[in-house]
Amino acid sequence: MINILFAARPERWVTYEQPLHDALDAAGITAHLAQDIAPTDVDYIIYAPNSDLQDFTPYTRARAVLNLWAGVEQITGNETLKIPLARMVDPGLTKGMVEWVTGHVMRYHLGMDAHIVNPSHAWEVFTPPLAQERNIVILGLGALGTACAQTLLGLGFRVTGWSRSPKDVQGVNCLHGDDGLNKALELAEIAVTLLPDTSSTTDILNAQTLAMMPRGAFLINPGRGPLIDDGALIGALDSGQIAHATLDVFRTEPLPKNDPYWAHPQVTVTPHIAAETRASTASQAVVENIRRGEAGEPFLNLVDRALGY
Ligand code: NDP
Ligand code: OXD
Repeated sequence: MINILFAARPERWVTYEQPLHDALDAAGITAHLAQDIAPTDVDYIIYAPNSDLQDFTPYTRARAVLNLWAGVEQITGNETLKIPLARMVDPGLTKGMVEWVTGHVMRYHLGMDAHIVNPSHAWEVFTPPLAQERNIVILGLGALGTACAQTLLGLGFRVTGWSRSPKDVQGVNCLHGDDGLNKALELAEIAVTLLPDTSSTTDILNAQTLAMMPRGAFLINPGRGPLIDDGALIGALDSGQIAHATLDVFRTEPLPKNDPYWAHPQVTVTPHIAAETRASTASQAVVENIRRGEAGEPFLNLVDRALGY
């Protein structure tokens, strides 16, 4: 019998308790799963960074922390955490992100706003380019960025992706490194940022890099707020360098009521809803790592704390 601590907000327990039991049963794992277990008895910690657990020191026998979120920026600097940390890669979360990104790309690609918001009832006829004539750039070719790239490719778009290490995704123009970023930005009629928040990605979109994008480009950020220098983006929107931005994530969340993004006519704010971890598929992902831990197999989706993701 192993002991699994569920360390997340109480409302998450209601959502996850049954799916986790179902996944444990399906994997043939006998476990005591609870929100409160004596720290020295805990074998695995299922974790959300906004839980009360911030000091891992007393969890002397725990083998891994299994994060319920894809983003790990709130944990990577925790010096009390010495055991392996796995991030969330969940097919449900990935599908949600693909649908959200595709929807917002299509809004910009088809120029939908012109007819949805048309107070003067103008009969304005225009023909959008076909997808095959449109360059989409995805910054970040990980679990989420790659899935979005493949779906957009399937719709016919010209898709470029950018990552830290070289990648080979069939049909996608894969670039990496500083030089790759410059080339990617020059193509970015529509840019989607799906990078993690690390010291290397902070303000990656700033006055200089935004200026490399084609004039009148669109920006979609479901990654993390600190990827964007907010002052530089407002300047680029005001000058017309960036035509419109859809922002799901911010340096401060909820976005303060007086933040200039709320009132800016070229900005759509969504409240960090691009993709949600889904309890049934996420439970299977977490339990697969527990199964691996028990079988002596390597954990999946481990975070490299030196890189920060
Ligand atoms: P992954 O870790 O799978 O992928 C991250 C990608 O970013 C990789 O391709 C990685 O490169 C690349 N990358 C990291 N650092 C750099 C760098 N310095 N330069 C260039 N490329 C870099 O993450 P996911 O795809 O699962 O998730 C991405 C982010 O999406 C999460 O970190 C989170 O912040 C955000 N997110 C937002 C949600 C929302 O609802 N808004 C929901 C879920 C996630 P390489 O492949 O070479 O390692
Ligand atoms: C995540 C998120 O990181 O919801 O999973 O942003």
